[in-house]
Amino acid sequence: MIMHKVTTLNQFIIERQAEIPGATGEFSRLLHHIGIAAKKVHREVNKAGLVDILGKVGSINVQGEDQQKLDVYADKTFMDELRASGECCGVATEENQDIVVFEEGLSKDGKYIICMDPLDGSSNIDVNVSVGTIFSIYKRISPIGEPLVMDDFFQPGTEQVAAGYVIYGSSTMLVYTSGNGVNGFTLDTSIGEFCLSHPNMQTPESGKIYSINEGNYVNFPVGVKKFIKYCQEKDEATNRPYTSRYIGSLVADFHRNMLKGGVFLYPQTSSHPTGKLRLLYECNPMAFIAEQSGGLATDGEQRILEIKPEALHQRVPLYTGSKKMVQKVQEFLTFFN
Ligand code: AHM
Ligand code: MG
Repeated sequence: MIMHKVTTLNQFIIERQAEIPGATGEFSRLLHHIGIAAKKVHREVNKAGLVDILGKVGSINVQGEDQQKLDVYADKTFMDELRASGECCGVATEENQDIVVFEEGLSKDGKYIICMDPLDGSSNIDVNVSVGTIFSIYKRISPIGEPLVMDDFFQPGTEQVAAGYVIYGSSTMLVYTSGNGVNGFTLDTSIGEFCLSHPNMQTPESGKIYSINEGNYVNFPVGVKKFIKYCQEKDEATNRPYTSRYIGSLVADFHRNMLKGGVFLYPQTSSHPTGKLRLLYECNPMAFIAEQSGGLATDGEQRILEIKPEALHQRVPLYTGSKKMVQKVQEFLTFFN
């Protein structure tokens, strides 16, 4: 029998801690609690198809528990775990209009703040399609002991200490970076642990996949329209035509492209004149992971990570994925500007 050494997320975090300048047990504890919340959300997402058996949203199930919408459940679960970690003093999420400040216990003196989308793509749940959690970790810049300020949350993505996502797919995976490469962990449900399955993830320099909601085609910038036609034209030297793949769940589309090579585009449209995806908890974390895996992420004009946030729920266009493909999109956008 061949025995492989299994490295769990917790072991990995502790082993890596020494490699990250300035990292402490506090940061490890934070990631550990994110892992716990991810497992709880995994459990609920996997029961989603049983809603007719277990009870609908708003009803009370046989255990006497309220059935919640999954995105509300995910938000509360991550919030509770982050508070329990004692290392995080405030959170911005897609579910809350304003920041949530932890003012009690150890948490109020926590060093870190978190921006997160607790359950992205949640409209896909009803049809059994992959959804995800996206998170971004920063050190607070306001002094500990004083009230948090909005500038704690309006740091550019370059200041992220770590970022990651959880994909609730055919398997559940947690992928994260703390600025030293990207590593992926698959949840082994038999032991309830995230196990290192994808060490040092690297995205191919180029690929064959383009991902965009072409239903919005008529409203795209000219450069994007021309790029789509470029993807569809035959050319042996560049291995075209490319293949179109779009799930409509950012984490799933991004994850596939990172593994296989491809580009994801969400430009501005008439219904979303500055783009649909949110800078703080969708674009920045994905951009950090993209760059750490050898890819790129831009808004068409500049690196996503260099944008100075101005609002909590700010939206920006997003072009991310394999380096050469993002550069090609950029060429089209610049030329047809
Ligand atoms: P949400 O935060 O409301 O779930 O929306 C974000 C999702 C992303 O996961 C996905 O990339 C995008 O919306 C898809 O949008 P569209 O349906 O317009 O193509
Ligand atoms: Mg979202």
